[in-house]
Amino acid sequence: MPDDPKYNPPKVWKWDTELGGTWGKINRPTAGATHEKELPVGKHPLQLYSLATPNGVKVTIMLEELLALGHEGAEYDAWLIEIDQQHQFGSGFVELNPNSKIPAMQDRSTDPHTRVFESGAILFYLAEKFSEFLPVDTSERAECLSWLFWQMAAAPYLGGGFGHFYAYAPEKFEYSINRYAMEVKRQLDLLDKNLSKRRFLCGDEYNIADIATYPWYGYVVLHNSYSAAEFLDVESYKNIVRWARDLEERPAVSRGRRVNKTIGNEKYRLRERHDASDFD
Ligand SMILES: N[C@@H](CCC(=O)N[C@@H](CS)C(=O)NCC(=O)O)C(=O)O
Repeated sequence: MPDDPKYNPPKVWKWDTELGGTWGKINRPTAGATHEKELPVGKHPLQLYSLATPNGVKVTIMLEELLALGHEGAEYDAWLIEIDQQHQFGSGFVELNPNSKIPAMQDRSTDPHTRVFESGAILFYLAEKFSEFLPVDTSERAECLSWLFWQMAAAPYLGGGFGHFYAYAPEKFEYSINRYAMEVKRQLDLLDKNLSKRRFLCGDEYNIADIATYPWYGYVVLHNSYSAAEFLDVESYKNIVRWARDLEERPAVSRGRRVNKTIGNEKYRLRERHDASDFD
């Protein structure tokens, strides 16, 4: 564990210390599988390998929204990948996502089968495949993709930056917490200002930009992510609170949030989802 306050980086960095903190043990400086492990495959066209973190929940909300619209081709098996057990480094998972992060999806209705990784790419793939939640008009589509890409680029500041140093790091480092709190507050202000003029991120229509953004910024304002609600004064972002509450009224959002959930209220946990009746 790093413990020298006058740390001087060596000429060449070497992996000879354990990082410590909540997630330090799973990080390595190399990519690729660490063990052989095939992935299970269910009966549905779409196979999802995930966990109910914000990035995972984006995809299960999207799939539940598509099913709610009657798209049978969006039927899916959601298998649990426990990242604290290092399932993301199994050979089968790495074949689907060489980056070893959840979520990863395989579409077995195509020949050959299609793999998709990165939650934003999965949302976009599903939106194109089913022609839903993605505007057709070129300018409106550009606005949607702008906010989607914004979310994908912004979330690492919130989770990997602010959340990591405020909640998970082995010590509280003032510089790191200040740096990331500043950026996260700027992002929250940006979203709040956008939502002061629009019902959803891009206007009157709910789309994949909302689906991507809600489990990160919606959770921060409504569900005290990283126990930081008071620290970030989230209640002051009234438009984000209104938007996030609005989304939580959607039955597909409630269902999507439960899939691959292993923590929190037991009543709402659904470790794996293989059928619509699993929610009953
Ligand atoms: N940009 C990726 C990020 C995915 C990601 O960071 N997933 C985390 C959980 S939210 C993970 O699998 N972490 C495991 C690890 O770092 O080994 C996406 O949006 O899909």
